Amino acid sequence: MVEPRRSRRTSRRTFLTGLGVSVAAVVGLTAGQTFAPLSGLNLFGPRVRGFGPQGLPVNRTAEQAKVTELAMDPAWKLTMVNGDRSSSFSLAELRALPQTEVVLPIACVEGWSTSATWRGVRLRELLSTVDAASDAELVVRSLQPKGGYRVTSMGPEFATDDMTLVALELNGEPLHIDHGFPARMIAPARPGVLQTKWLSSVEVA
Ligand SMILES: Nc1nc2c(c(=O)[nH]1)N[C@H]1C(S)=C(S)[C@@H](COP(=O)(O)O)O[C@H]1N2
Ligand SMILES: [Mo]
Repeated sequence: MVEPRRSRRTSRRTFLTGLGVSVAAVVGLTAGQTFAPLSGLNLFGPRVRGFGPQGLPVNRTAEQAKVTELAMDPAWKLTMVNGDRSSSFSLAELRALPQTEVVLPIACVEGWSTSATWRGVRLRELLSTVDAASDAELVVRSLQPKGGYRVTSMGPEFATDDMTLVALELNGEPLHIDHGFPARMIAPARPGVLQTKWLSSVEVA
């Protein structure tokens, strides 16, 4: 009876050692994605399927977009605008609204598409707080101070879709900052480039 127990302990220790090595390897790869000086060594890249926080690749991190401070600001609000009507929602206020869960991919032109579970507030519900018309064209703005993709337009075919969300969660967790914390747009059949991260406002054009 002593023998089997000892061998079980040995195999458990071997397993844990193996785990330690693979965790270190993952940290090494992630570091290459995060710190600019190492980026030349990053052979795997953030766009390989399954890499990136929360199981989803990242096309541009919060640091690269220079939004970290703005995105982490506890005073952050999402502002909805329709002419002279506007309404603002803190993260707590958005979380207190009815939440919807959808499974939708991010499809990037750079050659990857990964499906994920998103949870958040229907865009149409937020638009109704400023009486936006159902045929309204929208301007979606990010906190991102400069660079591409920070302002996009969105037609009513997306805005009125029940699956179009101001997403607060990804795969069961609050959005990682690199995926757009505190809130991002996610809509069906929309190119990845238009799935705006780090939302700041949604305005009727
Ligand atoms: N504000 C902002 N939103 C953005 C981007 C960006 O650079 N800035 N990149 C877009 C592109 S090209 C893609 S493919 C997706 C990637 O989302 P992910 O990094 O969460 O996977 O975000 C989109 N939203
Ligand atoms: Mo993309």
